[in-house]
Amino acid sequence: MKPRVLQLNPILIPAVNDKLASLYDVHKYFELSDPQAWLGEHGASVDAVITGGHTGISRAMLERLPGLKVVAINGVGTDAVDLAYCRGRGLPVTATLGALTDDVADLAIGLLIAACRNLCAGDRFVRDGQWALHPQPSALPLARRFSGMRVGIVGMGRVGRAVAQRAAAFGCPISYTDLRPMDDLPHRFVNHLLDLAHDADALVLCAAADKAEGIVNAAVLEALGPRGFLVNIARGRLVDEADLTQALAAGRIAGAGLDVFVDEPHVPLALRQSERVTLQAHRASATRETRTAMGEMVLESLAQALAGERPTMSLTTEPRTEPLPVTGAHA
Ligand code: 8YV
Repeated sequence: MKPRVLQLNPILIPAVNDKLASLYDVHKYFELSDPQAWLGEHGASVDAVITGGHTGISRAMLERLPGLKVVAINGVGTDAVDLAYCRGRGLPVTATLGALTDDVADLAIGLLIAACRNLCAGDRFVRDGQWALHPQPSALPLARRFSGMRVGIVGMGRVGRAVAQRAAAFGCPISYTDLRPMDDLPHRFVNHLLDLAHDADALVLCAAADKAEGIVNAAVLEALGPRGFLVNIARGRLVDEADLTQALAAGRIAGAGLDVFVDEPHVPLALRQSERVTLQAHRASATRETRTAMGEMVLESLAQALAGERPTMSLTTEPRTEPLPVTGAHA
């Protein structure tokens, strides 16, 4: 009998879905007509879960899956999974570490350029026929240069580093904050987010949201100032969305580029209507290349866990340190 896999989010790469279907008895949770009843009837026979970074899996659902051998996150965010609980259960939780770094960093820079150069307003101006109606060069306000902006990065993990690398290529001086300074980086470490915001023209959020809910609040936005831009490609919860909305409306910051929101897919009307904001629908990793690489990592994690091995990408189980027991003829 094939191992049973419960999939909590769609995967958009047909080759990955085909492979999953050929190897496993896959059940798509998002297509079940009565998911709770299904869990009651089949929960005990589920061997593996595939979920998205943003979706994760609730503790209550984990408790209904006693035979689970792996939770494979098709993403890098672990904030929606109770890692301590999984660790206690000896349950590997895997992520697609490294697969989406470049795309997420690309989108961060894209959003920042879009926000400070008013790309979306310019697009609408041409698309709506306004250019022909208002051909005078002053019809659109002058924008703000990106090259050379002081960029402050919040969270210097893989994505933060990739953003720094790209921004540095645009001649941007980089500062960052994190739990501690990193010796291998030439960039300036700033201990406090308020100071980072104060010294930056653009603040780029690349931090994990596990313990950082609402860190970008009215005070941080005030410090960023009326010429400052905010970019968020990490998690909506890092930002106090009400404070952000007010800061944008009052011109207390210059603009924002946002890929993530507190209550996706619901985006506050005030953000949707603001000319200062460039919006995306949580798309930072959404390229064919990255989603293919992520899908392959999920397949590998499943294969390893279901073969009784520790998945290489496990974040909750330790690699074996003691030597394997020696048995057989050559013992
Ligand atoms: C994922 C994300 O790509 O990696 C994460 O944590 O939030 C994403 O952008 C998404 O979860 C896809 O499943």
